[in-house]
Amino acid sequence: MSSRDRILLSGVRAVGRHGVLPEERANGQEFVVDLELWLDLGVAAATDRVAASVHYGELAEQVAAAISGDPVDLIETLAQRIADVALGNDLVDRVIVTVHKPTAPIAVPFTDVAVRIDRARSTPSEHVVIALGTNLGDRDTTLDDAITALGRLPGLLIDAVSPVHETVAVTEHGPDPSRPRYGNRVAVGRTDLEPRDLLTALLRIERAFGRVRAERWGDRTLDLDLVVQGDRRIDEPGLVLPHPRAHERAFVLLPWLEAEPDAVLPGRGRVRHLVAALPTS
Ligand code: PH2
Ligand code: MG
Ligand code: MG
Repeated sequence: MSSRDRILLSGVRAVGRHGVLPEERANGQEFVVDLELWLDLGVAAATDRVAASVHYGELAEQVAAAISGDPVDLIETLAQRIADVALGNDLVDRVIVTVHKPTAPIAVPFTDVAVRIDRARSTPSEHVVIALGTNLGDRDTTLDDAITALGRLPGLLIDAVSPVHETVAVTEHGPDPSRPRYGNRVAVGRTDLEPRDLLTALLRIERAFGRVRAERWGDRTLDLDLVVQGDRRIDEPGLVLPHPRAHERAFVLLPWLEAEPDAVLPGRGRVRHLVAALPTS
């Protein structure tokens, strides 16, 4: 939620060695930083808990550390470093950073020189569908925990999730009732990650749940498949979009339809129609 509430922190001072000239690197000088953080303060006010806000004392120490950290040539670069520190806190929607360099090496009398940058957290906007499956261990808990892990990925917002569908294991030879049954769910959301980066993040979550890649159609503790991202068509090793078998998989289409009743599979049409066309078993 965007908010007009702000925290203002001004005049944070520390010595840094930023600058283009060798003497600036050698001697250092004072930098002064003003910050304007945009975040919703309603919850903090209602609960009186600092955890619901940004602790200004900790923030000031982080800003001072950014100033005294590795030297850079430009105060623009330093301002970006400080903006990144502020946006590193999930509560902050936007930050305005001013970096002053009042003793800059300027040959004429002057009062101050500063840069001011305005950075907002980008809101993910590209539609994305992720299919979850597990047929080993405590399936419901694994699926709940996996959805929590997805929700924590930077650059991914989850808008809807389906309930668990218990399904018979499908192998390359078709349904195999001798295998442990699967729990399947689908999560629908928005992302600003590139598909390759999102896939890397999904594989990392799979590994965290103990997934080892042995057999292609084998039993698994957790499988996270990218089904569609926007209307992208990708055919690369390890990354095919839309997922090449999604259109014929009841264990993907049925939960997807529950999470997103208007769902469309690019190149295949409405998921509602694909479900109606599935062979009945
Ligand atoms: N995933 C597979 C292979 N077979 N069968 C069901 N029922 N559910 C799955 O998620 C599933 C599968 C490969 O990822
Ligand atoms: Mg799969
Ligand atoms: Mg997979």
